[in-house]
Amino acid sequence: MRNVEADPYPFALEPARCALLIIDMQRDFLEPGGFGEMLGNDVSQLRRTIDPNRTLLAAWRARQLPVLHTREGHRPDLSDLPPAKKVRGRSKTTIGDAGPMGRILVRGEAGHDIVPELYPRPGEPVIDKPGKGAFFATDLHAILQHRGVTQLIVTGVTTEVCVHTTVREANDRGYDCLVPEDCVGSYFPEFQVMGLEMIAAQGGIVEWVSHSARILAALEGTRS
Ligand code: TIU
Repeated sequence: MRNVEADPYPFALEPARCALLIIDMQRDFLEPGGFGEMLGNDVSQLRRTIDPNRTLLAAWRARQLPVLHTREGHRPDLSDLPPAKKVRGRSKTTIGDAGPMGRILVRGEAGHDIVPELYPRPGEPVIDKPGKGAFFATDLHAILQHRGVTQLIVTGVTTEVCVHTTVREANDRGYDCLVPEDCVGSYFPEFQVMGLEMIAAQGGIVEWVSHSARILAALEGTRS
């Protein structure tokens, strides 16, 4: 057990039981010319998370600790897309329509896939999720239980949407989660700040917040 400096108090990291869960680092959210940018968002707010995620991912891989990736998206026939999700936002272009990198948030399309910098390796489960949370309508909980995982480092995008929903789902299922602030991103700077504060507030009512450098410092000395 190693303590990671964190808010609201140190996180007792147990590397062998701790998975790195990288949320939705998909091309359509992060790349210039993708769906996110098409909606008027500033993708640089998300792209700054790629490098710190890459460093954390390398540390997890070097120690052969569990790594999992998620992607938000739907079946090509959209049978798992709630009609309410399809129409919300009242945008001219919505999920399932043709976008700059294929059909938007449809599995198998180029924009739905993970950015090359963080591309999953064989043996790293990729959880295809139809919702914002990674536990809803997926086998994530079963996979984590079979591997004896009780702690999660949750990274990815966006802070206030899919990261928050997943951390809250994990909290209710009994996992300890640590969110490194430099490895999560929002298109909206104010949501990034408040999203992180909401996690650690009230004595860690949702979970813990830290920084990748602190996690790496705690890991140092463990076998790589
Ligand atoms: N992955 C994720 O957060 N999906 C979103 O749609 N996020 C937005 O902030 N739009």
